[in-house]
Amino acid sequence: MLIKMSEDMTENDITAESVYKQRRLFLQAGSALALLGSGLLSAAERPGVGRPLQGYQKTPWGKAETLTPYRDITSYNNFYEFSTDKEEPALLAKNLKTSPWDIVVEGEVERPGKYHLEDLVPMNKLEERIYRLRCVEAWSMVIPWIGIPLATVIKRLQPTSKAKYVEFTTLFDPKQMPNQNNRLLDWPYVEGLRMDEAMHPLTILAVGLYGEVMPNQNGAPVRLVVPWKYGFKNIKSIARIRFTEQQPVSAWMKASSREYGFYANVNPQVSHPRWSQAKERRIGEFRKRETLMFNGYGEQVAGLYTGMDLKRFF
Ligand SMILES: Nc1nc2c(c(=O)[nH]1)N[C@H]1C(S)=C(S)[C@@H](COP(=O)(O)O)O[C@H]1N2
Ligand SMILES: [Mo]
Repeated sequence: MLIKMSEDMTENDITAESVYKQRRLFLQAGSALALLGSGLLSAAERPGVGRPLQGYQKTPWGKAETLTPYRDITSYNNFYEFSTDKEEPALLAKNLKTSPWDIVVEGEVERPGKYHLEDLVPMNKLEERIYRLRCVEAWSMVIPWIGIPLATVIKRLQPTSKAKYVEFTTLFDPKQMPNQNNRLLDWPYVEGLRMDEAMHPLTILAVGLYGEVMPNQNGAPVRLVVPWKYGFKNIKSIARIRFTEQQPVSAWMKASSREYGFYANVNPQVSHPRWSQAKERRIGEFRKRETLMFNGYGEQVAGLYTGMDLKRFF
C-alpha cells in the first residue's frame, strides 16, 4: 500500500497500472486453469518449491473457496522492507536468513525471554486454514495457510492481568532488508491487536502455505494472519512480541493516522480517504466482487466490536 502518491498521479493512473498487472495475473491464472483442466495440476497439490510441512491437520476453514494459484500468492506481494513493487519481494527476499530464528517476548507477561521459533510454535501442532486476505488496496486472494492459533502461543506465555494488547515487530536488519535504509516507514514494521482479537480462534501465526514452509516473500519464517482485517495487519517475519497495557502504535498509524487506524477491520462502508473500500478484485478474476463486512467473517468476529462506532475506530 502507499502512504502518499505524488500529487500529480491520479487515481486513474493507478487503476490503469493495476489493471495492467491484474490482466497479466489473469492470463497466468488462465494457464494454470488450463493445466488443471488437463489434469496436470491439482489445486491442493504441493507446488514442490519449498520444504514440505508434514503432519498438519486439515480444518474445515475455507474448504468451499477456490484457492488463488500458488504462483500469484508468491509473486504478487507487499513486503516494503524489500520493495514497494509487488513482484520484487519474491526476488529480493530470497536470501533472508530465516533459520535459526529467535523471537523476543517481553512486557506484561509471566514468561518473557528469547525463544527459538520452534519452542514458541510447536511444529507438531500445525493446521491448515484457508482464509481470504483482503488488502487495503482493494485486491484479495484465498490462501491455504499453515499455522497455529495465536491463542495457543499466548496461553503458554501467560500474559499478566495488565496485558490489554499485543504488539508485534518485524525483524530489523537493514543489511538483509534493504528498504530499511530508506525512510519509507519508521522501521521496524510494527502491528498490534487487542487481547481479545489476539485470542480469537480465527487469529493464527502462520509458518507455511500450500503445504510448504513459508516462502520468504510471504513473511518467513512466521507471520500473523488475521483474516477479518486488512492485509497490512498481517505482519511478516516477526522477531518481537510485546504485551502492553497501552494500545500499540503501528508503523502505518505513524505514517498516516488519518488513513490507517488501529483496528483496520475490513469494512465496505468506511472508505479509505483516497478510495472506496466497497469492492475488491480477487486476483485471477476479472469481475470485481463486493467487499464483505469483516471480510465475510462477521458471524465469528462481529461480537468483538459491539457498541463500537466503526467509523471512528477504523
Ligand atoms: N513486515 C511487513 N509485513 C507486512 C507488509 C510489509 O510491507 N512488511 N505488508 C502488509 C500488507 S499491506 C499486506 S496486503 C500483506 C501481504 O501479504 P502477502 O504478500 O503474503 O500476500 O502483508 C502485510 N505484512
Ligand atoms: Mo495490504
